[in-house]
Amino acid sequence: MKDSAPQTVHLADYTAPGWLVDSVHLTFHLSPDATRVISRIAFRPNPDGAQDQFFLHGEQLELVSAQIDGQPVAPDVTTRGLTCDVPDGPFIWQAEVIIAPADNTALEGLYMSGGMYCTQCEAEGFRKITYYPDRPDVMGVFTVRIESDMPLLLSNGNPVASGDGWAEWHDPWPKPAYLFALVAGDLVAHSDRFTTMENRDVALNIWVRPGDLDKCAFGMTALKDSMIWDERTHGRAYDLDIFNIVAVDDFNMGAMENKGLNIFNSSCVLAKPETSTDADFERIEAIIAHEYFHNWTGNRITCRDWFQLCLKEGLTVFRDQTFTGDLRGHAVKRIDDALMLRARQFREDAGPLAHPVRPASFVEINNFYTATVYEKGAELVGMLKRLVGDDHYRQSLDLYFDRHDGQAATIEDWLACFADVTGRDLSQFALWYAQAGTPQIGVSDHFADGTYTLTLTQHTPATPGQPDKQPLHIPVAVGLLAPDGSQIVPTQMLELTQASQTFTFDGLAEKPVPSILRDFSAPVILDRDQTTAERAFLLTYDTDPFNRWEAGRTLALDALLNRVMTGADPDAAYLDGLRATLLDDTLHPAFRARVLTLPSEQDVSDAMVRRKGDPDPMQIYIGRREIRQAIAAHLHDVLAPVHDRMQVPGPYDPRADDAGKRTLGNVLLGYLTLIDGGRRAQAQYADADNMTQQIAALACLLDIGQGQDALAAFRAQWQADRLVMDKWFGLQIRQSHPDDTVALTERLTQDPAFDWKNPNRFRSVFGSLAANPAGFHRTDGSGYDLLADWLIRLDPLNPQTTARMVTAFDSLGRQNPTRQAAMRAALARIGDTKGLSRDTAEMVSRILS
Ligand code: B3K
Ligand code: ZN
Repeated sequence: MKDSAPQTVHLADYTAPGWLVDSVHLTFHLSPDATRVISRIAFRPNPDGAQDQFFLHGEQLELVSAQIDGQPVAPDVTTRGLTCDVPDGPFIWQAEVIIAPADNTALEGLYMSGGMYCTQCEAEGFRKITYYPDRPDVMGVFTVRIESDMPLLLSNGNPVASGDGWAEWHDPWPKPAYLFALVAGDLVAHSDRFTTMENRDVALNIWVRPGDLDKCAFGMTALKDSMIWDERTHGRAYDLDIFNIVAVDDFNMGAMENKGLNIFNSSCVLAKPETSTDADFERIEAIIAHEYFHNWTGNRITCRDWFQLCLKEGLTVFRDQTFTGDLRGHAVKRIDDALMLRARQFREDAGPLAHPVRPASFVEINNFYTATVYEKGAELVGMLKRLVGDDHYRQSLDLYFDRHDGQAATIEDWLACFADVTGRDLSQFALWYAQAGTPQIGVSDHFADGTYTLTLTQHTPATPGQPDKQPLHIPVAVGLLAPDGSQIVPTQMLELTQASQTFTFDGLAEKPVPSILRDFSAPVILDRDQTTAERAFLLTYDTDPFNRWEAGRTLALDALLNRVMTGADPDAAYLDGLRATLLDDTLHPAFRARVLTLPSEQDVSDAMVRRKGDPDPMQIYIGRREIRQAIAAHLHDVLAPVHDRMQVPGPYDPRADDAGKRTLGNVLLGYLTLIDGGRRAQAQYADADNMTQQIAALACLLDIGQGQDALAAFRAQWQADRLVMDKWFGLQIRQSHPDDTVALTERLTQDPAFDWKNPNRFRSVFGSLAANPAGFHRTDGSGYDLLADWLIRLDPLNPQTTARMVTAFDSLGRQNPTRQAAMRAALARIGDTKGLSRDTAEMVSRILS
């Protein structure tokens, strides 16, 4: 077998496939060490492609036999696939291969988890199952026969027939191979039914291990809510007779939208009040919605190539964000989305891993399932909606669904729908897809003779490979307030298209206070000098909830920066604003909780970098604790009464109203613990009858170094529950004192429950190490070394999870020289490892370059 080195794939090199697939018949004879896969594929030449050389992807396959139109052939096989001479017209390809799912620790292709068989094919895993044109623009109708003694045998589409030891499935909707799925195991179902708006009766199942059946009800409700929502808001109905969800313990990411057979990381579907927090419930609801929504945005209309990944991911994230907003409230959802975007995507944009929403090249596509593609991709959809308005947005989506149903589409196709519906020229907007980096918006204003003049500037810093940036088309939502707090100009959508642009507002009696970038109308950084008084004013009066929160946020950030850099006490205006917000019962508790929550240590570090300071993680850690202490002292008289009022009586309800009260209550418990020595947290821990209250109390106790007894009790209570044990591992590392973090992490890797081959457990330990900045970024480099040791160990088994965790080193360029040197050494050690995976090698080299 010939070998071939990893290659860089370029968007510009796209060519249409030479052959298309009409139908695919697969037969699986399942066996852990030697599964036989027999394929029968009907190919025909693509009239829009060139028939140069017939090539099928295939990796780690043992080819037993191959035939074309019934005649044996001897293809030329490499480590990446095979080539073969084929007839001029349509033909039938048949092959038999052997694979070993029990040896598949990479969790890509067909693998085993807890005794069950399952698959993960996106992006390029199907080629580990059989020889196939494994590219999303080749769509075929699949029929699958599974032979196994496992009681449950599932694949995509509708069940056709089954008998003792076998089952057949047929998916009538043509699909790319990345949406193929197979599950075989001893599972039980939580079942329900749904009748679509087209009157199709659909069987719904969530398949789990027998012990998990009591954790399925919430997921089922979320699924039905999602189905109704997509019908009502987008007119999109489900299109098969059955929808199966399967929970799997070993999974590299959250979940996968395989047609009719979604496979979920068990942490993203299983929930019950005793073991899942409010945040878990909300996340599970969103992920179930996300995967379900993919049925139209991703499956019925898929991507022409992997460069178009944001076409399905950005749009589907935007859809799940809107769904969550509809169910749980848009203001708080927007705040949470902005926080996430800033923490993950702005960070990506500001470092060595910056890339456009539609990257121009990749070595390993799995490395591009990023916050930029997903979350910034969703922001681009949101901006389009703001620019064209709600009605035109809906019409553009209808056109997209009508025009491209059954196709593998591009960003150009997507934007053309908006241009055709609105008549607008979106060519400048299209730059958002190609240009990496977070635009910075500058603001200056002027008032004279009743006219208020607002000048906005934009500048996007250079990113790797893109030194020069052009102005983007940015929707900037602006409203104006009078000095008495009343709104005098309601929200207007200004369209910033030039490097510098002036907007005027006439007929004003006095100089207004502007509220800029309302609802976070674009994924940009608003760079604006504002007085504390103006921020405090907006925190009190802004009618836009996002900007009201944002005003408090900037005040908090100032307080933190001042403390870290000069040791200053927090401004009274900020503390008074917090008190007023906390006591304002007209505000939703969830909103108040967001205002009362301080920016993270990483947020402070990012802000210091923008101000060209040297962010010392330990100083930030200390400064942030001091500010929390000052807030607790200032609010000491109101914390306990409001905490009391936020206690929710009666049975646990994961929906927004009760969850919001618990969130605020637990933010307050965090402050209370700093002044009452942990008395309330101890009581809450003892009384808790749900995980939200229990783990919040435990976190508070750990925060003041008093949680060891509770931690031991927690373990004793939950040692049989692997998802709760992930929390046990992660929480103590995140809450540990930075001086102890590395030693604690190392100790926990010796724990018998540390199953490092399970991605959830590995992430709960090492993701938490990286999420404790002052603990991870020790000047002696011990945090980096420990992580590097384990990444080197994991890489040969699971490249995807390893490569993803290498991002913990992406702040390299922002660290001081000592830390940089230690980080470089750790990265070089990973990079020099013999036989390093393509996934990890690409990430290391991008960070080091
Ligand atoms: N489409 C999958 C992600 C696949 C990741 C491949 N490494 C889940 C999702 O976005 O819905
Ligand atoms: Zn997705």
